[in-house]
Amino acid sequence: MTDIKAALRAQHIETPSWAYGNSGTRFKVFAQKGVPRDPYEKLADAAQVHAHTGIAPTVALHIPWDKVDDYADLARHARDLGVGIGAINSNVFQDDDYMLGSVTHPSARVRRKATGHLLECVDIMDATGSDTLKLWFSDGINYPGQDDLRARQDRLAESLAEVYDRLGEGQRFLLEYKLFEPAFYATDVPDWGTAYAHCVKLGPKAQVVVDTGHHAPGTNIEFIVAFLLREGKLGGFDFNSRFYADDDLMVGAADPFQLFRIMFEVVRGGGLEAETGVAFMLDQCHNIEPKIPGQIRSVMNVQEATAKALLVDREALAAAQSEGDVLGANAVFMDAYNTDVRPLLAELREESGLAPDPMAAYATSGYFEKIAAERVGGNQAGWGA
Ligand code: RM4
Ligand code: MN
Repeated sequence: MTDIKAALRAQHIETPSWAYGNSGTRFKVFAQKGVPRDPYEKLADAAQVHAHTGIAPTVALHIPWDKVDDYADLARHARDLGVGIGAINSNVFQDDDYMLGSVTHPSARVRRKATGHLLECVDIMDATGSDTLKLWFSDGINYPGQDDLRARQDRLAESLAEVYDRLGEGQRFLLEYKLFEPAFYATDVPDWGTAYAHCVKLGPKAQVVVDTGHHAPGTNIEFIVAFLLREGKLGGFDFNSRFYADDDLMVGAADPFQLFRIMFEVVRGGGLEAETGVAFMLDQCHNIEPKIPGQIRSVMNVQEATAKALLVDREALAAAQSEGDVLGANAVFMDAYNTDVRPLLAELREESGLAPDPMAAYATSGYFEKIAAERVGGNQAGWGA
Protein backbone atom coordinates (compact mmCIF):
# COMPACT_ATOMS: atom_id res chain seq x y z
CA MET A 1 0.00 0.00 0.00
CA THR A 2 2.86 2.42 0.73
CA ASP A 3 4.18 1.85 -2.81
CA ILE A 4 0.76 2.52 -4.26
CA LYS A 5 0.38 5.70 -2.26
CA ALA A 6 3.85 6.89 -3.26
CA ALA A 7 3.04 6.30 -6.94
CA LEU A 8 -0.24 8.18 -6.60
CA ARG A 9 1.44 11.07 -4.84
CA ALA A 10 4.00 11.35 -7.64
CA GLN A 11 1.45 11.40 -10.47
CA HIS A 12 0.83 14.79 -12.05
CA ILE A 13 -2.13 15.61 -14.21
CA GLU A 14 -1.93 18.70 -16.37
CA THR A 15 -5.03 20.78 -17.00
CA PRO A 16 -5.56 22.76 -20.22
CA SER A 17 -6.04 26.53 -20.12
CA TRP A 18 -8.82 26.23 -22.72
CA ALA A 19 -10.97 24.12 -20.41
CA TYR A 20 -11.55 27.22 -18.27
CA GLY A 21 -12.85 29.32 -21.15
CA ASN A 22 -16.22 29.11 -22.85
CA SER A 23 -16.71 26.34 -25.34
CA GLY A 24 -19.47 24.67 -27.25
CA THR A 25 -20.26 23.00 -30.50
CA ARG A 26 -20.66 24.43 -33.99
CA PHE A 27 -24.27 25.05 -32.99
CA LYS A 28 -23.79 27.19 -29.90
CA VAL A 29 -21.25 28.32 -27.38
CA PHE A 30 -22.94 28.87 -24.02
CA ALA A 31 -21.39 31.59 -21.89
CA GLN A 32 -20.99 30.83 -18.20
CA LYS A 33 -20.58 33.17 -15.25
CA GLY A 34 -17.12 33.91 -13.89
CA VAL A 35 -15.27 32.70 -16.97
CA PRO A 36 -11.69 34.06 -17.28
CA ARG A 37 -11.08 37.02 -19.57
CA ASP A 38 -7.37 36.36 -20.07
CA PRO A 39 -4.64 33.76 -19.54
CA TYR A 40 -3.84 35.19 -16.11
CA GLU A 41 -7.36 34.42 -14.90
CA LYS A 42 -7.28 30.98 -16.52
CA LEU A 43 -4.17 30.19 -14.49
CA ALA A 44 -5.93 31.35 -11.32
CA ASP A 45 -8.73 28.85 -12.01
CA ALA A 46 -6.26 26.08 -12.77
CA ALA A 47 -4.55 26.82 -9.46
CA GLN A 48 -7.85 26.03 -7.74
CA VAL A 49 -7.88 22.59 -9.31
CA HIS A 50 -4.39 21.99 -7.99
CA ALA A 51 -5.22 23.43 -4.57
CA HIS A 52 -8.04 20.93 -4.06
CA THR A 53 -6.60 17.83 -5.75
CA GLY A 54 -2.90 18.34 -4.98
CA ILE A 55 -1.92 16.60 -8.23
CA ALA A 56 -2.53 19.16 -10.98
CA PRO A 57 0.54 21.42 -10.72
CA THR A 58 0.90 22.41 -14.39
CA VAL A 59 -1.26 24.11 -16.98
CA ALA A 60 -1.03 23.71 -20.75
CA LEU A 61 -1.21 26.84 -22.89
CA HIS A 62 -2.67 27.15 -26.39
CA ILE A 63 -1.18 29.77 -28.70
CA PRO A 64 -2.57 32.22 -29.82
CA TRP A 65 -5.52 31.73 -27.44
CA ASP A 66 -3.11 32.43 -24.58
CA LYS A 67 -1.03 35.06 -26.31
CA VAL A 68 0.44 37.64 -23.92
CA ASP A 69 3.05 40.35 -24.27
CA ASP A 70 5.36 38.94 -21.66
CA TYR A 71 5.49 35.17 -21.29
CA ALA A 72 8.10 35.26 -18.54
CA ASP A 73 5.67 37.40 -16.56
CA LEU A 74 2.87 34.89 -17.18
CA ALA A 75 5.13 32.08 -15.93
CA ARG A 76 5.93 34.17 -12.84
CA HIS A 77 2.23 34.71 -12.24
CA ALA A 78 1.70 30.93 -12.47
CA ARG A 79 4.48 30.30 -9.95
CA ASP A 80 2.96 32.84 -7.56
CA LEU A 81 -0.29 30.89 -7.75
CA GLY A 82 1.50 27.62 -7.04
CA VAL A 83 1.37 26.16 -10.54
CA GLY A 84 3.71 25.98 -13.53
CA ILE A 85 3.41 26.18 -17.30
CA GLY A 86 3.09 22.79 -18.98
CA ALA A 87 2.89 21.96 -22.66
CA ILE A 88 2.68 24.68 -25.28
CA ASN A 89 -0.01 23.76 -27.81
CA SER A 90 0.39 25.18 -31.28
CA ASN A 91 -2.56 26.31 -33.34
CA VAL A 92 -2.33 26.22 -37.11
CA PHE A 93 -6.00 25.59 -37.72
CA GLN A 94 -7.78 28.90 -37.25
CA ASP A 95 -6.33 31.24 -39.84
CA ASP A 96 -7.94 31.77 -43.25
CA ASP A 97 -4.62 30.87 -44.84
CA TYR A 98 -4.96 27.32 -43.55
CA MET A 99 -8.09 26.37 -45.46
CA LEU A 100 -6.15 23.82 -47.52
CA GLY A 101 -3.71 22.90 -44.79
CA SER A 102 -0.89 24.38 -42.74
CA VAL A 103 2.46 22.59 -42.86
CA THR A 104 1.14 20.36 -45.68
CA HIS A 105 -0.42 23.19 -47.68
CA PRO A 106 0.46 23.18 -51.40
CA SER A 107 1.75 26.76 -51.13
CA ALA A 108 5.28 27.27 -49.80
CA ARG A 109 4.24 30.67 -48.39
CA VAL A 110 1.54 29.16 -46.19
CA ARG A 111 3.84 26.34 -45.10
CA ARG A 112 6.45 28.91 -44.05
CA LYS A 113 3.87 30.84 -42.05
CA ALA A 114 2.72 27.64 -40.28
CA THR A 115 6.24 26.46 -39.49
CA GLY A 116 7.03 29.99 -38.31
CA HIS A 117 4.22 29.68 -35.78
CA LEU A 118 5.57 26.36 -34.52
CA LEU A 119 9.01 27.94 -34.08
CA GLU A 120 7.41 30.83 -32.21
CA CYS A 121 5.90 28.24 -29.86
CA VAL A 122 9.42 26.99 -29.09
CA ASP A 123 10.39 30.59 -28.25
CA ILE A 124 7.44 30.61 -25.84
CA MET A 125 8.73 27.37 -24.31
CA ASP A 126 12.06 29.09 -23.73
CA ALA A 127 10.38 32.08 -22.10
CA THR A 128 8.05 30.06 -19.86
CA GLY A 129 10.34 27.16 -19.03
CA SER A 130 7.99 24.68 -20.71
CA ASP A 131 9.67 21.50 -21.92
CA THR A 132 6.95 20.20 -24.21
CA LEU A 133 5.51 21.37 -27.52
CA LYS A 134 2.30 19.70 -28.63
CA LEU A 135 1.60 19.57 -32.33
CA TRP A 136 -1.82 18.82 -33.70
CA PHE A 137 -2.51 19.44 -37.37
CA SER A 138 -5.99 19.70 -38.75
CA ASP A 139 -4.38 19.21 -42.18
CA GLY A 140 -6.05 16.94 -44.65
CA ILE A 141 -8.28 16.91 -47.69
CA ASN A 142 -11.99 16.55 -48.21
CA TYR A 143 -12.09 15.08 -51.70
CA PRO A 144 -10.26 12.28 -53.47
CA GLY A 145 -7.71 13.78 -55.83
CA GLN A 146 -7.78 17.17 -54.12
CA ASP A 147 -4.06 17.01 -53.35
CA ASP A 148 -1.22 14.52 -53.48
CA LEU A 149 -1.17 12.36 -50.35
CA ARG A 150 2.54 11.54 -50.71
CA ALA A 151 3.62 15.13 -51.31
CA ARG A 152 1.75 16.18 -48.20
CA GLN A 153 3.73 13.65 -46.15
CA ASP A 154 6.96 15.11 -47.56
CA ARG A 155 5.90 18.65 -46.63
CA LEU A 156 4.92 17.50 -43.14
CA ALA A 157 8.28 15.77 -42.65
CA GLU A 158 10.14 18.86 -43.80
CA SER A 159 8.36 21.13 -41.33
CA LEU A 160 8.69 18.68 -38.44
CA ALA A 161 12.43 18.38 -39.08
CA GLU A 162 12.85 22.15 -38.93
CA VAL A 163 10.99 22.36 -35.64
CA TYR A 164 12.86 19.36 -34.26
CA ASP A 165 16.19 21.03 -34.99
CA ARG A 166 15.09 24.15 -33.17
CA LEU A 167 14.33 22.26 -29.91
CA GLY A 168 16.74 23.03 -27.10
CA GLU A 169 18.29 20.86 -24.44
CA GLY A 170 15.57 19.15 -22.39
CA GLN A 171 12.80 20.11 -24.83
CA ARG A 172 10.67 17.73 -26.89
CA PHE A 173 7.66 17.74 -29.13
CA LEU A 174 4.67 15.48 -29.05
CA LEU A 175 2.93 14.70 -32.33
CA GLU A 176 -0.81 14.16 -32.04
CA TYR A 177 -2.91 12.12 -34.43
CA LYS A 178 -6.61 12.17 -35.14
CA LEU A 179 -8.45 10.10 -37.67
CA PHE A 180 -10.80 12.68 -39.10
CA GLU A 181 -12.27 16.15 -38.61
CA PRO A 182 -12.03 18.80 -39.84
CA ALA A 183 -10.76 16.92 -42.91
CA PHE A 184 -13.29 14.34 -43.96
CA TYR A 185 -11.57 12.27 -46.63
CA ALA A 186 -7.90 12.01 -45.65
CA THR A 187 -6.07 13.45 -42.67
CA ASP A 188 -2.29 13.89 -42.86
CA VAL A 189 -1.61 12.49 -39.36
CA PRO A 190 -4.60 10.18 -38.99
CA ASP A 191 -3.24 7.49 -36.70
CA TRP A 192 -0.54 6.49 -34.24
CA GLY A 193 1.40 4.61 -36.91
CA THR A 194 1.87 7.72 -39.01
CA ALA A 195 2.83 9.80 -35.98
CA TYR A 196 5.17 7.08 -34.77
CA ALA A 197 6.94 6.74 -38.12
CA HIS A 198 7.61 10.49 -38.30
CA CYS A 199 8.85 10.54 -34.69
CA VAL A 200 11.15 7.55 -35.14
CA LYS A 201 12.80 9.22 -38.14
CA LEU A 202 13.33 12.43 -36.20
CA GLY A 203 14.84 11.05 -33.00
CA PRO A 204 14.37 10.91 -29.24
CA LYS A 205 12.97 14.42 -28.81
CA ALA A 206 9.90 13.50 -30.91
CA GLN A 207 7.21 11.37 -29.31
CA VAL A 208 3.58 10.51 -29.90
CA VAL A 209 0.69 11.87 -27.84
CA VAL A 210 -2.46 9.79 -27.52
CA ASP A 211 -5.63 11.85 -27.41
CA THR A 212 -8.14 9.31 -26.21
CA GLY A 213 -10.93 10.86 -28.29
CA HIS A 214 -9.10 10.58 -31.60
CA HIS A 215 -9.78 7.00 -32.62
CA ALA A 216 -12.37 5.04 -34.52
CA PRO A 217 -15.01 3.48 -32.28
CA GLY A 218 -13.86 0.14 -30.92
CA THR A 219 -10.13 0.90 -31.24
CA ASN A 220 -8.07 -0.85 -28.60
CA ILE A 221 -6.31 2.22 -27.22
CA GLU A 222 -4.49 0.34 -24.49
CA PHE A 223 -2.73 -1.72 -27.13
CA ILE A 224 -1.43 1.47 -28.74
CA VAL A 225 -0.30 2.67 -25.31
CA ALA A 226 1.52 -0.59 -24.59
CA PHE A 227 3.22 -0.53 -27.98
CA LEU A 228 4.37 3.08 -27.82
CA LEU A 229 5.58 2.76 -24.25
CA ARG A 230 7.59 -0.32 -25.17
CA GLU A 231 9.28 1.66 -27.92
CA GLY A 232 9.95 4.69 -25.72
CA LYS A 233 7.66 6.76 -27.92
CA LEU A 234 4.71 7.45 -25.64
CA GLY A 235 5.09 11.14 -24.87
CA GLY A 236 1.80 11.51 -23.08
CA PHE A 237 -1.96 11.68 -23.17
CA ASP A 238 -4.63 14.14 -24.03
CA PHE A 239 -7.34 12.65 -21.86
CA ASN A 240 -11.03 13.10 -22.55
CA SER A 241 -13.90 10.77 -23.28
CA ARG A 242 -16.26 10.28 -26.13
CA PHE A 243 -19.43 8.51 -27.03
CA TYR A 244 -19.38 9.25 -30.77
CA ALA A 245 -16.51 11.24 -32.30
CA ASP A 246 -14.09 13.72 -30.70
CA ASP A 247 -16.59 14.68 -28.00
CA ASP A 248 -14.02 16.09 -25.53
CA LEU A 249 -16.19 15.09 -22.58
CA MET A 250 -14.78 14.52 -19.11
CA VAL A 251 -12.28 11.68 -19.04
CA GLY A 252 -13.70 8.59 -17.39
CA ALA A 253 -17.26 9.74 -17.97
CA ALA A 254 -18.04 7.64 -21.02
CA ASP A 255 -15.97 4.56 -20.30
CA PRO A 256 -14.19 4.31 -16.96
CA PHE A 257 -13.25 0.70 -17.72
CA GLN A 258 -11.34 1.78 -20.82
CA LEU A 259 -9.50 4.38 -18.76
CA PHE A 260 -8.57 1.68 -16.26
CA ARG A 261 -7.28 -0.59 -19.05
CA ILE A 262 -5.19 2.27 -20.41
CA MET A 263 -3.78 3.09 -16.99
CA PHE A 264 -2.99 -0.55 -16.39
CA GLU A 265 -0.79 -0.59 -19.51
CA VAL A 266 0.85 2.62 -18.31
CA VAL A 267 1.64 1.04 -14.95
CA ARG A 268 2.69 -2.24 -16.57
CA GLY A 269 5.07 -0.42 -18.92
CA GLY A 270 6.67 1.75 -16.23
CA GLY A 271 4.91 4.86 -17.51
CA LEU A 272 4.34 6.26 -14.03
CA GLU A 273 8.07 6.57 -13.42
CA ALA A 274 9.15 10.17 -13.78
CA GLU A 275 12.07 9.29 -16.06
CA THR A 276 9.72 7.77 -18.65
CA GLY A 277 8.34 11.25 -19.18
CA VAL A 278 4.74 10.32 -19.90
CA ALA A 279 2.66 13.49 -19.55
CA PHE A 280 -0.88 13.03 -18.25
CA MET A 281 -2.73 15.94 -19.77
CA LEU A 282 -6.42 16.69 -20.07
CA ASP A 283 -7.81 18.03 -23.34
CA GLN A 284 -11.43 18.74 -22.63
CA CYS A 285 -14.24 21.22 -22.91
CA HIS A 286 -16.97 21.83 -20.43
CA ASN A 287 -19.81 23.05 -22.60
CA ILE A 288 -22.69 22.62 -20.20
CA GLU A 289 -21.12 21.82 -16.83
CA PRO A 290 -19.20 24.30 -14.65
CA LYS A 291 -15.58 24.30 -15.67
CA ILE A 292 -13.47 24.25 -12.52
CA PRO A 293 -15.42 21.39 -10.91
CA GLY A 294 -15.43 19.69 -14.32
CA GLN A 295 -11.65 19.73 -14.23
CA ILE A 296 -11.52 18.59 -10.60
CA ARG A 297 -13.81 15.67 -11.41
CA SER A 298 -11.66 14.75 -14.41
CA VAL A 299 -8.42 14.83 -12.42
CA MET A 300 -10.09 12.61 -9.81
CA ASN A 301 -11.28 10.19 -12.49
CA VAL A 302 -7.73 9.75 -13.81
CA GLN A 303 -6.45 9.32 -10.27
CA GLU A 304 -9.10 6.69 -9.49
CA ALA A 305 -8.28 4.73 -12.64
CA THR A 306 -4.58 4.95 -11.76
CA ALA A 307 -5.21 3.69 -8.23
CA LYS A 308 -7.18 0.74 -9.56
CA ALA A 309 -4.48 -0.04 -12.09
CA LEU A 310 -1.89 -0.01 -9.31
CA LEU A 311 -4.03 -2.42 -7.31
CA VAL A 312 -3.85 -5.17 -9.93
CA ASP A 313 -2.06 -8.10 -8.32
CA ARG A 314 0.59 -8.43 -10.99
CA GLU A 315 2.13 -11.58 -9.51
CA ALA A 316 -1.19 -13.38 -9.39
CA LEU A 317 -1.95 -12.11 -12.87
CA ALA A 318 1.36 -13.38 -14.27
CA ALA A 319 0.85 -16.76 -12.59
CA ALA A 320 -2.62 -17.16 -14.03
CA GLN A 321 -1.41 -16.02 -17.44
CA SER A 322 1.48 -18.47 -17.52
CA GLU A 323 -0.83 -21.33 -16.59
CA GLY A 324 -3.20 -20.35 -19.37
CA ASP A 325 -5.89 -19.73 -16.76
CA VAL A 326 -8.12 -17.46 -18.80
CA LEU A 327 -10.83 -16.92 -16.22
CA GLY A 328 -8.39 -16.66 -13.33
CA ALA A 329 -6.35 -13.97 -15.07
CA ASN A 330 -9.46 -12.04 -16.00
CA ALA A 331 -10.71 -12.28 -12.41
CA VAL A 332 -7.47 -10.81 -11.04
CA PHE A 333 -7.82 -7.93 -13.45
CA MET A 334 -11.49 -7.33 -12.67
CA ASP A 335 -10.96 -7.54 -8.92
CA ALA A 336 -8.80 -4.45 -9.12
CA TYR A 337 -11.24 -2.62 -11.36
CA ASN A 338 -14.14 -3.41 -9.04
CA THR A 339 -12.36 -2.12 -5.94
CA ASP A 340 -13.73 1.11 -4.52
CA VAL A 341 -10.58 3.24 -4.26
CA ARG A 342 -12.33 6.36 -3.03
CA PRO A 343 -11.56 5.76 0.67
CA LEU A 344 -7.88 5.21 -0.18
CA LEU A 345 -7.73 8.46 -2.14
CA ALA A 346 -9.54 10.38 0.59
CA GLU A 347 -6.97 9.09 3.07
CA LEU A 348 -4.12 10.03 0.76
CA ARG A 349 -5.43 13.58 0.49
CA GLU A 350 -5.85 13.94 4.23
CA GLU A 351 -2.28 12.74 4.71
CA SER A 352 -1.20 15.62 2.44
CA GLY A 353 -3.26 18.14 4.36
CA LEU A 354 -6.05 18.34 1.77
CA ALA A 355 -9.77 17.95 2.23
CA PRO A 356 -10.84 14.35 1.54
CA ASP A 357 -13.44 15.38 -1.06
CA PRO A 358 -12.10 17.96 -3.56
CA MET A 359 -15.51 18.51 -5.17
CA ALA A 360 -17.11 19.41 -1.84
CA ALA A 361 -14.11 21.48 -0.78
CA TYR A 362 -14.30 23.55 -3.96
CA ALA A 363 -18.06 23.95 -3.73
CA THR A 364 -17.84 25.42 -0.24
CA SER A 365 -14.66 27.46 -0.86
CA GLY A 366 -16.53 30.54 -2.11
CA TYR A 367 -14.23 30.78 -5.14
CA PHE A 368 -17.01 30.51 -7.69
CA GLU A 369 -19.08 33.21 -5.99
CA LYS A 370 -15.99 35.41 -5.94
CA ILE A 371 -15.16 35.08 -9.66
CA ALA A 372 -18.80 35.35 -10.67
CA ALA A 373 -18.98 38.69 -8.85
CA GLU A 374 -15.57 39.99 -9.89
CA ARG A 375 -15.34 38.95 -13.51
CA VAL A 376 -17.94 41.23 -14.95
CA GLY A 377 -17.32 42.99 -18.25
CA GLY A 378 -14.50 42.33 -20.67
CA ASN A 379 -14.40 39.51 -23.16
CA GLN A 380 -14.74 36.02 -21.82
CA ALA A 381 -12.10 33.63 -23.11
CA GLY A 382 -13.20 31.06 -25.62
CA TRP A 383 -11.99 28.91 -28.43
CA GLY A 384 -12.08 31.73 -30.93
CA ALA A 385 -13.45 29.23 -33.44
C1 RM4 B 1 -7.75 19.12 -31.33
C2 RM4 B 1 -6.62 18.42 -30.61
C3 RM4 B 1 -5.69 19.33 -29.89
C4 RM4 B 1 -6.38 20.46 -29.21
C5 RM4 B 1 -7.43 21.10 -30.05
C6 RM4 B 1 -8.20 22.13 -29.29
O1 RM4 B 1 -8.76 18.22 -31.67
O2 RM4 B 1 -7.16 17.48 -29.72
O3 RM4 B 1 -4.94 18.62 -28.95
O4 RM4 B 1 -5.40 21.41 -28.97
O5 RM4 B 1 -8.33 20.13 -30.55
MN1 MN C 1 -5.86 16.78 -28.11
